[in-house]
Amino acid sequence: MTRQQCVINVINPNTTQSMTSVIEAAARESAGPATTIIGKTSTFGPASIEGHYDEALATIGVLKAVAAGDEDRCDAHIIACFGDPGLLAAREITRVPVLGIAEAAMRAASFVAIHFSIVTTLARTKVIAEHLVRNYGMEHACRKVRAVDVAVLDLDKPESNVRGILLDECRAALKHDGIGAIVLGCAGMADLAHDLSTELEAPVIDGVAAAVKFAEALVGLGLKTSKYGDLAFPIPKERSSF
Ligand code: 5HY
Repeated sequence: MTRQQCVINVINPNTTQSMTSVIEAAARESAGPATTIIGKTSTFGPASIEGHYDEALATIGVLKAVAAGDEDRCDAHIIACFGDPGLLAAREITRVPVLGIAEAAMRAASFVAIHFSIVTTLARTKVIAEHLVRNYGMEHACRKVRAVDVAVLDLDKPESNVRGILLDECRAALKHDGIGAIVLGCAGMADLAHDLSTELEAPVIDGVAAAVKFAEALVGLGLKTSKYGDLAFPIPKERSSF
């Protein structure tokens, strides 16, 4: 296999297949000609992830999907949920790169703007994004986390008018937050990024697309998750299976 070819395991950590289809389509749109995208829907956990309990449950499904992707000898994994659930645990159990869409989107935003705001779904999930901003050392870059108060599984319902609501919230962010870019805070918004960017004439970043390009870059560089120190394989011991 030449270095630029790669197979990416794109995991939807919630159990909703229709959302995996949105994620997979966005990943394929972003992928280069030598990249194969394999979409996976979690087989364990919540139908949507909208809080800490959902995140905790979803982590089990993520780890199962990463193990399955490794058996399929994929070259990278993407955790396609804005909470990046199980990211470090996933990095411990595999040798290939693992990217979370929140980290990927924030890093992409930091390359094209000094400051950005995040626009996510429910107000109660803002704190999860805020924790990630701190964990990724992006406090200086992220000006605000906003929410449109549309439930994750309502994003694809026409009656939600999520495009219009997102457009208004993004406009308010660009006007009031002192930013240059927007990060979309849900994998279910992946299909809206290009349209919003065009309408707003400002970078609106979807973490699914960003993670695919970063994964391709890491594979192309021959970079794998380090097994020296912090992300070494878990210490062998008795563990109940899941
Ligand atoms: C996500 N929840 O990307 C997050 C978004 C959120 O089921 N997929 C989910 O609102 O936290």
